[in-house]
Amino acid sequence: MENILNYINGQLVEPKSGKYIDNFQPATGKVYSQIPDSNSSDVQIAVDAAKTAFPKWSVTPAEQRAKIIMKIASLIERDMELFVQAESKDNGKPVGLARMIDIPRAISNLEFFATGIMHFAAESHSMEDSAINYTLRQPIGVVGCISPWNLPLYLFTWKIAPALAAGNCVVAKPSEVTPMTAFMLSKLCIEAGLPAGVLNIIHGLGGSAGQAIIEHPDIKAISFTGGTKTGASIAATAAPMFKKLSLELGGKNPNIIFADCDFDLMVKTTVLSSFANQGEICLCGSRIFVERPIYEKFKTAFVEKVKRLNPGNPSDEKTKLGAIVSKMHMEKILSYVEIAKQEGGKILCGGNKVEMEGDLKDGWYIAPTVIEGLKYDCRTNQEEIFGPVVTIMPFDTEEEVVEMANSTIYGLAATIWTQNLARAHRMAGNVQCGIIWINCWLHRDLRTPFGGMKGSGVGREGGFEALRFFTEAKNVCIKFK
Ligand code: TXE
Repeated sequence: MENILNYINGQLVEPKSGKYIDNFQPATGKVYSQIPDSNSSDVQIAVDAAKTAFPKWSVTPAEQRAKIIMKIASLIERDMELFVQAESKDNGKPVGLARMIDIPRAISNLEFFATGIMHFAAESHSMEDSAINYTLRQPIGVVGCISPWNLPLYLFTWKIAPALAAGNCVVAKPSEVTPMTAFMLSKLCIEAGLPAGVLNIIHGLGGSAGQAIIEHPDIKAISFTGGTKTGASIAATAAPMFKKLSLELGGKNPNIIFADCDFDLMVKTTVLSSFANQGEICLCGSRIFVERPIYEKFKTAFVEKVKRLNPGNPSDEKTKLGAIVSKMHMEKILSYVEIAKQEGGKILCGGNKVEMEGDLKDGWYIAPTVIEGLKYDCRTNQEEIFGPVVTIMPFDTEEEVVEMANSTIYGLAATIWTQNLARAHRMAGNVQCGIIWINCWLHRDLRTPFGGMKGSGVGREGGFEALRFFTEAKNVCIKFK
């Protein structure tokens, strides 16, 4: 049984409490490792290390910071298959998905911000012949990065890469549900020669280790991805302390399909946008609105494809749908299927736990689920389920579907399928989301602003947005006449 360790001040160390928490393998439902049950004492040591490292790291030339971050990326590439297998085992996602998306994207995140910092410039403003203003964008100091379990290394690096590239020192906490690849990353940071204290990785529960990071007075900015409720609780602690906050929260994303769409491409992509990563991606399209003339045609074609998408052993290369990340989350998802039935929904396929055999018999698997016949404003269509469950509803006009799409507290992402250019632009303007995909899904350019509005978060990640978040802008005005 492997014991995961904290990474503090350049070393792998035990939690001060000496206590550990069970870490489960979703595919089998069995404990396979232990993670530190860290608390404020561990966070204090990490903050002290980060504060000690900051003066030197913050003035290390960007090119040198970039080189070390690129080295870490190259070491992940060297150990790619180890990371792929570890991510799949820890999260329950298919090994093919970890190999195609999670680990390559973690490498890209590191490389993107390592190179990005060398192109990150600030502005100046000339006051004709009397003064010149210039803006400094200086690293903030010690920052906190807290990430979730659905795309573990992908979202962990998405935060620490810009923070480190901008010259900050980091106290980071991955989810206690999927800690393994962050632990493996810490070993590569040591091998890459990242200076001690620049990055510190604390493992543990949100309410103890996580909360200790949020409330530590010397951590000046927090970048968080996770649930909306947790985001609100973090903001309540951090806002009165005037910390900079980046919150990437939940979603209940509309997938809006007009009759004039490229039908085959739409159906194929909609299976992905509904069930990729077992539907455990904040960008998944869980509410599918279909223009009435093609509703029945879509329902038949979509359900026929979904019925062929059976959960399998995540370590099997052929598996397209893996295990749900935890027993608690599986039960939460199944509870929403019951709510949907009570609200009058008709289960067209799935809606049940899938009993597997052999080593997998105690694992957590749900059949991909499609539900119709629900009102757009019922609980099933308003609350984030975050699993392999989608609803389908017909609509007749643009106005009607925009109203239904915008009816939730969320505003993260939307997908719109139409060949009508004017309508595509109109819909993109009217749907209240931070990210809009037209005739595609999850097509990503890392330079673009990434994030949601309303209950889906505050601020944007990605590109120079992330580097601006992790720096303080200082205007200097020099009068010379
Ligand atoms: O998120 P949590 P979880 C949504 C989805 C999911 C729900 C809960 O609806 O069902 O969030 O998922 C840490 N102070 N998304 O459990 O609880 C926690 O330890 C500081 C959407 O992953 O928000 C973990 O590291 N930290 C999301 C991280 O916060 C705290 C992706 C996320 O945990 C804390 C994942 C506290 N008080 C889930 N409480 C997206 N937008 O991608 C918890 N944490």
